[in-house]
Amino acid sequence: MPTTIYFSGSISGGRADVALYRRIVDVLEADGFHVLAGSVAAEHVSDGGEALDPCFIFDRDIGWIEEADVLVAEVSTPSLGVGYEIAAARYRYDIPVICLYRPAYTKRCSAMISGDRKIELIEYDEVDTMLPRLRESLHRERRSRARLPSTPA
Ligand code: 6IA
Repeated sequence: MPTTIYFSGSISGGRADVALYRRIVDVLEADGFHVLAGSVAAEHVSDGGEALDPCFIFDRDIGWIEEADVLVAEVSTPSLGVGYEIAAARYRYDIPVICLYRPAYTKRCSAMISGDRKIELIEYDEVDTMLPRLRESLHRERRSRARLPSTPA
């Protein structure tokens, strides 16, 4: 079974990084991961979001987080929705969270992310140097899950 990743990135918070989100998702899919990203990495979706009912979007995205083995969030563009999804992954579904952050981009990464010892924070300047680190973390994560006994149904 491939690892399922929920990829979280800003929509209403601003779409300046959409090409970066697309690149990350493409690399992870090419590496064999199953990535649930909805419209986050879709270049045609502006900061107005998808033309869908908000309740539908909420239920779908929370359902996808429930399905995922790990949540990866690009947090350089601050976003309420991304913060909410990270908290849901951490406290409702108890799945690992990896955050990607470019220090030069905003004044600082929120302490609610950088201060959470259970979140792996990957700081980077260049996407080309970040991607191998992200892939290594995800492969390490997969190996540690493979060692866990499976939970009874
Ligand atoms: O607060 P943000 O919109 O930046 O939150 C972005 C995060 O929440 C992403 O990871 C998405 O998965 C999710 N999300 C929030 N809003 C939307 C959306 N349209 N479409 C898809 N995903 C979303 C919202 C606007 C629409 C109700 C008119």
